[in-house]
Amino acid sequence: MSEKTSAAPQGAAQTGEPLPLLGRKGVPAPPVRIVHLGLGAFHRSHQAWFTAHASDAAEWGIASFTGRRPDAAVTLAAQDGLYTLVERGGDGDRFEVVGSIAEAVDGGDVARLNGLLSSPSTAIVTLTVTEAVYEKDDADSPLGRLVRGLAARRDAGAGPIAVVSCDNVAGNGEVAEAAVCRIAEGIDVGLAGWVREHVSFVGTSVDRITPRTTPEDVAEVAAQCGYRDESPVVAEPFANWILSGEFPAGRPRWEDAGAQFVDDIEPFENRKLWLLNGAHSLLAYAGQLRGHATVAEALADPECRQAMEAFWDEAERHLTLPELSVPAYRQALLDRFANPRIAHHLAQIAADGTTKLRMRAVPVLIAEHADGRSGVAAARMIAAWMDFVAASASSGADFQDPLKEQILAAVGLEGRDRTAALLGLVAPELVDDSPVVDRIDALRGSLTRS
Ligand code: CS2
Repeated sequence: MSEKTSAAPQGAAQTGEPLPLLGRKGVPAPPVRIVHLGLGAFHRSHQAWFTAHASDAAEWGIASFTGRRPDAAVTLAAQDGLYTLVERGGDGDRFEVVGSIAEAVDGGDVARLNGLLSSPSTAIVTLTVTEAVYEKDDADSPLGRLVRGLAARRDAGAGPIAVVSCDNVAGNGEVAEAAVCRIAEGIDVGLAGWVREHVSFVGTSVDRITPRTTPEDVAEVAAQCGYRDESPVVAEPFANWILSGEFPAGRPRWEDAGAQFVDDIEPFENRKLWLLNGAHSLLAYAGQLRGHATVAEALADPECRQAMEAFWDEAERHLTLPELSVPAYRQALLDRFANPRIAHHLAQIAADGTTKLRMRAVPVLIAEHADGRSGVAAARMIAAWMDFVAASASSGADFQDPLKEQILAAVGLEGRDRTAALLGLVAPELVDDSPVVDRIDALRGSLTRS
């Protein structure tokens, strides 16, 4: 289901002829057995790529529904769901056509969603709906649409199904289950009972750095591959997927592509959320305050790097399972972050700080306290976020956060009150802990270029 190209076909892009658009040219797509909600670049570099690399890929097609950008479905549908994955290593690019997306669908097309979920051959729903969506209970959210689709499945008697959350959320399987059941209860109580009995919620840790595609990337694919692809995806060579849970209606052999199945996902999730995502958030806030634009640039700044490694030292004390191989994981992260050819923009990572820090910094701070230590490096990350939102608010720079209004109200306060109010948005359980508020307050400004 995937095809690799590493060199341009002879004479590609040099003849002056318009290039042909990427497409299946009559070759059928694999049959849809997976529904995905959240057709973005990460879905395509990760779950779709793993599915394309399974040895039974010919049996597993994905119908992928857009979340925030309906136009993504139009562009991809014009290419029969095909797209180029540009695997961007430190020493060059490799190009691969990924064929697992059989259908790209506008997220508003609930008739199609309900139709697919009513079919017994649909076995899996994967989700990349972003962290903040799990906190929304309205029926129009992607999870609301999923719940209505599950109701259609129940009514059709189409049998059990697995829901696989692929968002960077601690306990994502359980969090997805709780959100789905909450919404289902609001619709009809019997539905929540059906969900509990027939839907398996699989927990995962997902990993592949996927910066935004640029117009230069589109031009590069045309020049190197000899076809037009309006929607390629760029990703690092590294890819990791760890899963835990049941697939009552079957699944692709993702293990052929390197996916790992474990009994207890939590330690693996923590390793990823704290070491990779935690470092990312720290670099995003401290790095931008210090004038950097990308992860690689921030990592090259000794102040940022030191703060990041201090945070890793704290987190590592709570990652004790030997299989986690933390020293090797840390070394690999340094290499991945330093990849000079991946321009991973800090502004992209900085979005939704309240939701992200709650999972990336707060658990380490709390674990350090429980062991009688101060958790100063985790506290510094939270202080850097406060400095970042305060600086953005005072310069009028835009930033994205589900609690943006509350953040803007909090930054209007002064001194320690401001620190306490902002902390309340990230870790409400810590606001009454005076020493913590004092510590974070004292760390404000410590990573800002003076
Ligand atoms: C990043 C993640 O934007 C962010 O918050 O930390 O998207 C990160 O790049 C991925 O989780 C890597 O697997």
